[in-house]
Amino acid sequence: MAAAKKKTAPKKPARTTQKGKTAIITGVTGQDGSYLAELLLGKGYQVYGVMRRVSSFGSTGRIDHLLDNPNFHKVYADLDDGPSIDALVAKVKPDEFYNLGAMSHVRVSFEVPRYTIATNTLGVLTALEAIRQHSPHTKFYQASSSEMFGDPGVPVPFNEKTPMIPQSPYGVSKLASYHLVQQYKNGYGLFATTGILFNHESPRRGENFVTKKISLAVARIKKGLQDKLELGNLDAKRDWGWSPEFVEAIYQIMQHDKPDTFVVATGETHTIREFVEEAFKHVGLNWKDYVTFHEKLLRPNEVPKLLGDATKIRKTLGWKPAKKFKDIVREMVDHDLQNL
Ligand code: NAP
Ligand code: G4F
Repeated sequence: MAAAKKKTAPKKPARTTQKGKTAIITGVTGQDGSYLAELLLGKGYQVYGVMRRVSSFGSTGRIDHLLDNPNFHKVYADLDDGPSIDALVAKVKPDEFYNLGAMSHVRVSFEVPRYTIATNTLGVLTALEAIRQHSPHTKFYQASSSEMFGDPGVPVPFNEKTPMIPQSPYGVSKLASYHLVQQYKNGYGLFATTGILFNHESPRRGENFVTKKISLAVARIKKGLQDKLELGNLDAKRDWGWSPEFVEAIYQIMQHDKPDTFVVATGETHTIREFVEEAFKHVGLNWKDYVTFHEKLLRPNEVPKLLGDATKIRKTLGWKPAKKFKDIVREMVDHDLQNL
């Protein structure tokens, strides 16, 4: 007698398309977002890159080379416009949502504190709530920051257990959203995960951050297009890494088998002065002949020293940085020399 045919359960519609997983990236026009979009496209993802709809076209300089890629989908939404994020999540129901969009400049956050909280905290709440309501299977990554540590009154290096006493509206906004992520993970069971990233740079760094301001000025001075470089506090110390490597860490955090918190850092710290000195030295100039101080560039509060301990991510996910401080400085200066 022929064996009875086994009944097979009807197939569930696949969340993952044949072309690969789907991901939403907010902040895709920024430094990290552009590298992350490249990384995910390279892995076969359908990438929904969120751009803000404003009256002007907005800047797409970092992602122009991706706009014709059939797997890259330019979508309009804004973290300050809740319904736009809600509708996007409801429509795409992505496998992964990378929240890199932010008002990301620390000094500016002192000038626009309310706006900073609206984008960096309420915007995160909006995204988490959209996922909870419409797409609870979506994994969520929040771009947390070493600025959250502020000046905690304990010796460096800082790790996942170090107390956090932020020193800026930006730091407060990121710390509040960090706690929201924990709440949505523990309270609602979402895969809500986060990396506490220390400063990371690249030729795509925004021009109002100190490293890019320095590399651009050095290139212009070398070419006779600029005389002086005006800076604020040269004594602050930062743990500077390389953005493409840090974006790889973000990806690995999202692929981990559980949502968790990871410090991402190089474990080396340098003063702004050392960055300046190295950049000028690279083109054969003495920084002291060109750099001037202006107090308008000081901040009401400063984070004096950042140095991260990335032991957890190295041991758990095998991530470690390769690019060294001097190479970061030189590559940024060389890029600006070639692309002025
Ligand atoms: P970035 O270059 O300044 O990019 C910020 C991005 O956020 C831009 O694409 C910007 O879009 C977008 N954005 C701003 N307001 C928005 C809003 N209301 N809705 C949607 N998008 C908005 O920043 P980044 O250096 O790549 O950093 C990425 C993320 O990591 C940020 O959240 C930052 O706070 C965080 N972080 C950065 C570092 C670092 O050292 N780079 C370290 C720790 C954490 P527009 O092009 O329209 O302005
Ligand atoms: O390059 P910065 O503006 O970066 P900051 O404040 O450390 O923040 C960056 O890193 C954070 C992670 O720790 C991110 F969350 C954040 O989004 C951003 O990417 O300033 C670095 C240091 C500060 O101590 C500042 O006081 O450089 C000092 N500085 C001195 N002169 C200056 C200047 N900073 C800027 N932007 N411009 C100056 O002329």
